Amino acid sequence: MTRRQPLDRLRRALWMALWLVIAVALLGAPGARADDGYRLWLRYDPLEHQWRARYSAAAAELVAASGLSPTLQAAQAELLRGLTGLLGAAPRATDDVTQDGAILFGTPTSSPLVKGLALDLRPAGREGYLIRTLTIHGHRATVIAANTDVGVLYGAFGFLRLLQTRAPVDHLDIASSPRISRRVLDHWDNLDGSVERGYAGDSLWKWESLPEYLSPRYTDYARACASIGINGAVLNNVNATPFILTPLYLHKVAALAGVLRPYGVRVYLSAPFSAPVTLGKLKTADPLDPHVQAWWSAKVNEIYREIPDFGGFLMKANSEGQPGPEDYGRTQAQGADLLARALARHGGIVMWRAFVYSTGSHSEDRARQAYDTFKPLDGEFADNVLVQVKNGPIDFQPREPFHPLFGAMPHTHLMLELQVSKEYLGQRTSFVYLGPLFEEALRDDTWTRGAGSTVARVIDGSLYGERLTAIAGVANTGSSRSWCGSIFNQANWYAFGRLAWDPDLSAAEVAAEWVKMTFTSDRRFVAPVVQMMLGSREAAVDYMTPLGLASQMAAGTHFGPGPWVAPAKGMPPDWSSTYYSRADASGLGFDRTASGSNATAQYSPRLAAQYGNAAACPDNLLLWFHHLSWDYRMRSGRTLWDSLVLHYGRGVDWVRQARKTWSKLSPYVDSQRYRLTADFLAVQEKHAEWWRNASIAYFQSISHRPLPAGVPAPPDTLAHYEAFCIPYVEGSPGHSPGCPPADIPVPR
Ligand code: BDP
Repeated sequence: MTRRQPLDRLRRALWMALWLVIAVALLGAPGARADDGYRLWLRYDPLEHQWRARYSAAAAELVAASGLSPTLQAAQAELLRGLTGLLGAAPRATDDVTQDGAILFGTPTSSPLVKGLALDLRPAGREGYLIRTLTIHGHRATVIAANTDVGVLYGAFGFLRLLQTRAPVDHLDIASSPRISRRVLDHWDNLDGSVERGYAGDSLWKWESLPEYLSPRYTDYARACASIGINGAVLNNVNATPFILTPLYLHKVAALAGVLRPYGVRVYLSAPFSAPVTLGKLKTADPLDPHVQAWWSAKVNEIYREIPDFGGFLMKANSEGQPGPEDYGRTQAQGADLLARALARHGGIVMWRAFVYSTGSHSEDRARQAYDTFKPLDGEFADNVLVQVKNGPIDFQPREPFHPLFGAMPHTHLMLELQVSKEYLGQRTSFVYLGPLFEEALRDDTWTRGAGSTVARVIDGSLYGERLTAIAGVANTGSSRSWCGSIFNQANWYAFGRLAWDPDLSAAEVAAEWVKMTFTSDRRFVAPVVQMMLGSREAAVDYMTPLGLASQMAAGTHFGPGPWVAPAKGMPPDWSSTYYSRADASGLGFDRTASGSNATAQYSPRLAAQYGNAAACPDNLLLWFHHLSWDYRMRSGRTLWDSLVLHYGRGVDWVRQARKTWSKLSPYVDSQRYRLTADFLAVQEKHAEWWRNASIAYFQSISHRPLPAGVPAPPDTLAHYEAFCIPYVEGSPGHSPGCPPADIPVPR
């Protein structure tokens, strides 16, 4: 025995310990790793062994022509990155098909090989793609081909998605193209870095360091958008400031546009209607004034000099204090056409919002106003104008009927506006998957041209034969590392993009795709999580605004319950909750039938009859359209009051169950994403209980009915709930008006 032996043993032991640490880090349970969610659904972690083996045979080499455009370079980079990550090895880069398992991508213009295949690319359209398994030079190859470079990019992401979701790729024959041509995210980002109704940190855009500093996040944002087919971004808030149109900011916008361009994402801007006055120093912004027209025309020319593919303007006019054409006695169409004329020669468009309602002391039902303003203008909007209509007639509520304008303007391009950011659905923390809400909004049938006249067919142009089609989602992105403030909020961004591409996809398939890409394809995880996602929106409806109630949220912040919020002095009555619930001794709900505001008449006769008759009206819209006695007998045989109370409880129970389900899933998730979701579900449980208790306490003070047997009474008094409020909420300017800085109690 020499003296060196103990030293050797020690060295060997240290090496083994080191290897053990490395092995645990590499192979250990996912729960041991941390992940902040930054990579979204584009994670590209190594697939399970059997899938790697299977796919590697189909991804041996990546064939690229020379001289690729920036967009094709992006496609190539994504394929390389994705394949290397998923399969654990980079495919060989070649310029010809030399072996089985080649991946060839390009357009007939960019690639002689693709051209030589003489594929029928018509099904790909302008932005779509084909993915086909073919034999080239005697070798099996996967071809990703399109008419345009951006189509190839979408195809690259489509191919990677097949791998990420563990789909077979041996005999591919896919043709995919978007049904809606403009698929746009509306960022409600202010130039000071805050985000209106944003629950994921500050704005993504760092205006002060633009144009010199181009954060890598801008590229990752563009990749994420392209991966789901989003091809436009309105960079700034609809409540716009004129600064965005100054040379200083346009220069910054141009720099951002330069980053987004290779990914097919066009830039749009929100502009204030009064810009000719505030910025141009004119005396008026009257759309019929020739100086005003000249000002917009010059401004638009200036924008196109900076950003040659500028998409156009989004405009919020005569809404919530914003200036607009009505200030000058002109119509919404005259206002829109003013901008449309300036943009037309450059190919730009106007997205003119229908979210117009009077904020004066008016008596007209708020739900009727947009229809009454816009319907008479059908046919008067220029060809490059889209009227952007929110999914429901009020404002992104947990549930609303579809907006009646979708059935009422056959001679106008209508686009749908959805809110991805969950302003009224629990904001950052609540686990609420919006796929079912989007699906419902798209599939609602307007009946204007018989059965199947769905909102999707109105906005994709197939019902009225329109060429200019669009859909917008109010973005939920911010500077939070997870982009969306929570992991599950990412699913809403994903679902918006996927349904904008193909409105016929179901919320369930989109959820399953997302879960597999974002977490794992293990069925023991996918099945319960998809189920949770699909139930989550209805649960939120249950504990917040069941049976067609709407706008019962705390004033200002819209986070917690505020059913007692009554019209305040100097505030429009429809900024209160009691305006919508109409709760009184006689019952609950807003009478929108012929005996009330007659908003039902804005729907097709068939729907007007159905909605107008309480016995035929769907339960989930009952109190939207009817004021009913507390003792009204529901289809279930229960009274309205009992039903209402049970819905609140059902919502809370769902959250409790979701927490239990999630608690069993830690073996399949890394610790960081597991913990975040578990903690947020705990927040949501409190939130749901708060909603349930406060709502029951309030409505019981009016109904004076006992709670159904077995239902626990709210633990606190109504006065307590009224006093408890959260003064500040991320994304809401100032403090909640209903929240005096007296002693705020702690809820039980
Ligand atoms: C409401 C938001 C408000 C927006 C407005 C809009 O509370 O912050 O400015 O919609 O869409 O939902 O313009």
